[in-house]
Amino acid sequence: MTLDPTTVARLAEHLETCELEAHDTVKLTEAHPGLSFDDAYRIQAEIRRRKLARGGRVVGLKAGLTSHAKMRQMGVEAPVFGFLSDAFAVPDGGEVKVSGLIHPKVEPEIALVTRAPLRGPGCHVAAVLAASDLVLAGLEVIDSRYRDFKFDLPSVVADNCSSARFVVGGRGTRPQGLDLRTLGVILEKNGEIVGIAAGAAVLGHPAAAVAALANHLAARGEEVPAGTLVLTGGVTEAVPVKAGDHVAVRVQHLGSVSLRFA
Ligand code: OOG
Ligand code: MG
Repeated sequence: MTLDPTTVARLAEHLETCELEAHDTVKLTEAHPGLSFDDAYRIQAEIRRRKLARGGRVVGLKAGLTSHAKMRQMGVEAPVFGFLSDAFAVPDGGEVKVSGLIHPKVEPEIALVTRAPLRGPGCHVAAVLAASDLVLAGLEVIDSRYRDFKFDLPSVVADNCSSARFVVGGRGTRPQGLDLRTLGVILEKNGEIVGIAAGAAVLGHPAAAVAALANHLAARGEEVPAGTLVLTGGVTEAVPVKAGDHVAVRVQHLGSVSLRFA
């Protein structure tokens, strides 16, 4: 199904309003059961255009549903891609107000920053490593705009893959000397360990998520530009948070990042 531009604009406005006003909605596929991936990415692009038109900036890209833990948790089986806006960025150790969110969850992430552009098709792990300057610990706050956090792939793509807030660590390390597959990752909530994994949980290698992103963009005639921060996807299941919670992610060799929820 191909939606007409007016419908794409209307659905984008609806989803972005849910994001900005922190209220939930039914999945797009309830009213548009045949929603295609192409249309879903057109809706996401329209949300991005709306933010840019108001003076917002795109400060990074993300891959999601890249680990079996996440795919199993959400009942879907393919990665998705979204963008990070400047309004989502939180400083390390900073505070996130839950009143601005619907039903937030946190997930530990491994982030890469590119030095050179990455162009698919055929982008692979080695090309990503050769083109990356930094690897950082990350913590993403996701907040699906869909009721009860339940969705299908086209609906979540249109909703910019549940993007809401994110923080990356201040201690970047060059990825060349590290084996990103065996990097240990711990997620802590209120001092208790609530998730444990290694980098290989993400598509076998976190750089594979960046390669998949480059190949996805190539199908649209786009690339991952030089200097792009990429969140490679939740390494463990996402964990719900509420006001008063403190969350930390510790990644072997990369230090830690934390957030408080108020
Ligand atoms: C979709 C967004 C996924 C990740 O890292 O897997 C995502 C969701 O689970 O709501 O950001
Ligand atoms: Mg994520």
